[in-house]
Amino acid sequence: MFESLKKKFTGTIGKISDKITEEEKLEASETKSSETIGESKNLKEPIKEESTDKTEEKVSESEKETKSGFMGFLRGKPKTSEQDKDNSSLSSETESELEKSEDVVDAETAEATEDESENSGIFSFVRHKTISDKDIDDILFELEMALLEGDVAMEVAEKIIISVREDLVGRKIKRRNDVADFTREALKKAIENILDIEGRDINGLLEEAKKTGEPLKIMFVGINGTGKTTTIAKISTYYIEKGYTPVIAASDTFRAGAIEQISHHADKLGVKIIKHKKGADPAAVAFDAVEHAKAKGKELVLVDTAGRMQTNVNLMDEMKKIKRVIKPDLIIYVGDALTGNDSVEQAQKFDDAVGIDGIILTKADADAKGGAALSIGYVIQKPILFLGTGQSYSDIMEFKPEWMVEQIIG
Ligand SMILES: Nc1nc2c(ncn2[C@@H]2O[C@H](COP(=O)(O)OP(=O)(O)OP(=O)(O)O)[C@@H](O)[C@H]2O)c(=O)[nH]1
Ligand SMILES: [Mg+2]
Repeated sequence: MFESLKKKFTGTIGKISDKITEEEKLEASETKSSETIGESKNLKEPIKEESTDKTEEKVSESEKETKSGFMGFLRGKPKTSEQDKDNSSLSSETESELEKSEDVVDAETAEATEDESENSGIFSFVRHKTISDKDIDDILFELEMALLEGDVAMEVAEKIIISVREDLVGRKIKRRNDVADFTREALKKAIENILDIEGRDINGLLEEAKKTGEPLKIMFVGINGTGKTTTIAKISTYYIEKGYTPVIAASDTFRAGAIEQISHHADKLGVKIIKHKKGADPAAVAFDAVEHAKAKGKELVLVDTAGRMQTNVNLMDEMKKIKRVIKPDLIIYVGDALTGNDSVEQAQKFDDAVGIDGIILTKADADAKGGAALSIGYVIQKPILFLGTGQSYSDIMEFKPEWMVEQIIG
């Protein structure tokens, strides 16, 4: 599930980490070679001036990581016999200044020096690096394109990129793993915010229904073949196991074979089904199911409806009528995860027409992209309640944002 989305995010973590580390290595080796040239021209002065300058700048402008990096580099660089000779020719004043400057750096990086051995040499540069826009621009652009290709809605992809950029730019790197850790944190936070959508809690509502004796009425809507009927069978199974008694309304009186299909599921599950003949008024079927639940003290009415394209005015009107007649507590849009952005757009149309309270995304088991799962809730600002994860009655799971984050970031 969502493997391709996971690849994109974890790939980004690796790319940002590699890029910053590589750049710093380059910078470090450039500084190293120019330093060597300086030494050959004048053995004493450049070292003295350089080290004193760096100390002052470090004290006054601790933000400028490359400066302190210079001292880090000096410290981390293995000494050669040549350098030993050079150093021995430094005046005692220079030596003490050099020591002083190292002390300043040491104090400032006390935290980072815990893992000194790992941070020696090249990584003494990296640990003073502050992440800039330039470091991550290309990679975030690449991520945005990859997300769009992976059926992530445009506004969601943009929001993720903005959030990650805001989080990363200006962060100071002190340890080798900081870049990867910061990027992972930034992505996690961005995705958590995308998935954090308030909604109504079916479990709470069912508790309430049990107490009041008023059944919870749920109507399932969506375009053709997304999995509404199968989902109703799964939801029945799920709540029977939790101790509730559902009633199914066979309100798809439109499609040939629809009543037989849902009757078959209901019989297998031992669930009461209320049905009329094909072509009957679906609102009347739903009404009868609600009456039955009330009369028999059943807590849950599940209304199956015909699949309809959002562009079919008559069928959309018919759906509005069912809503008017039974006043469902929840209208759930059932979308096919595999249809990506289309299912997001369709959800929006159904929301405009009848007002959706939540979403069930089916066929998540076959969905490597994960674009719809990541985007749909944010775009219509309604929570995903369940994911369909296969063709058996038990292949359904409550959707938890933390679970999704774990799936795609790890
Ligand atoms: N792999 C997989 N298949 C699913 C899932 N949910 C439904 N299906 C399959 O999708 C197909 C259509 O399911 P239905 O439940 O008939 O869909 P529907 O929305 O009721 O269809 P209409 O009534 O024609 O609009 C069936 O073959 C189901 O087995 C799921 O979560 N995973
Ligand atoms: Mg159906």
